[in-house]
Amino acid sequence: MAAAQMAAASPYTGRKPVVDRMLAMMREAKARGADVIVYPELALTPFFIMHWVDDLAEADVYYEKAMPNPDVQPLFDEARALGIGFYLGYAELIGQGEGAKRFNTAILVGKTGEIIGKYRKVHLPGHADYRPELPFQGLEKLYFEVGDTGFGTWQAFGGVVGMCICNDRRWPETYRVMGLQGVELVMVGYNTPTSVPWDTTFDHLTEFHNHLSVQAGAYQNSSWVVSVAKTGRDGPLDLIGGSCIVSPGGEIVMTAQTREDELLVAACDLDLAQKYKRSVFDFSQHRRTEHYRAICDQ
Ligand code: CDT
Repeated sequence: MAAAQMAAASPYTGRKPVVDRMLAMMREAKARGADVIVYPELALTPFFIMHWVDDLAEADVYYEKAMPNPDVQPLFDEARALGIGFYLGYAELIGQGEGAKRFNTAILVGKTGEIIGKYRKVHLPGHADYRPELPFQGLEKLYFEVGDTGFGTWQAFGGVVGMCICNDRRWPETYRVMGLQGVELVMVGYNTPTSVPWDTTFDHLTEFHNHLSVQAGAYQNSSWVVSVAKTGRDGPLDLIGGSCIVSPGGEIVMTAQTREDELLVAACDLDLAQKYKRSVFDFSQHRRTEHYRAICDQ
């Protein structure tokens, strides 16, 4: 597995320079033996949800209207030529005018360049209204609708693969819904500011919470997690790094050392995911669903 941590493309000069960097990392990943490369959330653009717009159409430039499209076709072509899969996070726009829908989306692409799976982000943090008191806005609830795909899993790369996006990684339900489908490898991309504007009291814990969330999700569902940042300065934002590859035992086997483009490559034996699924987290033996009703009822 390769985790392609990416420095934010700021100031933004279009898709091409970003795609060129992604292609360079894809080639390096293949040269280092990877079967799959994971890119961040909204990998092709800035984390634009920090800016207020009066009309969402003003931000249309940041959304992909088709996938693939000419801007990203080189990624699909290179993946096919190299025989490597990838996870790509991007802003998705479907329909037009009143009927338009916008999602924060990730796709899983196979080694022959075909789209295997699509996930639309469920947990959208922040707010939909303009908040003048904040140093920057956190407008995911304005820019995106709650995803309508659910947390699917796919048979891919010799195992059971799932996807989620950024804030999803903080929620135990995200992993458990995939865990119940036997997930062995979860891919997640993120954009996480060092300071959350509406509550700065836990800023000192931001990097700890990043790893805590993915390590807990991995262990409690006996799954690998590959978690990948867009990082560094993005306009008014300072985005954390900390990309990591986590084993089904919850241990970080590799983590990023920089806040730049950085490629992590680790051997992830998907059979290891069976280890805890057959013991402490053998769901069929040990879950007590009769005591979990409140999770679904509220
Ligand atoms: N992208 C994303 O979901 N980020 C949130 C923080 C947003 S603060 C503007 C996260 O949970 O990391």
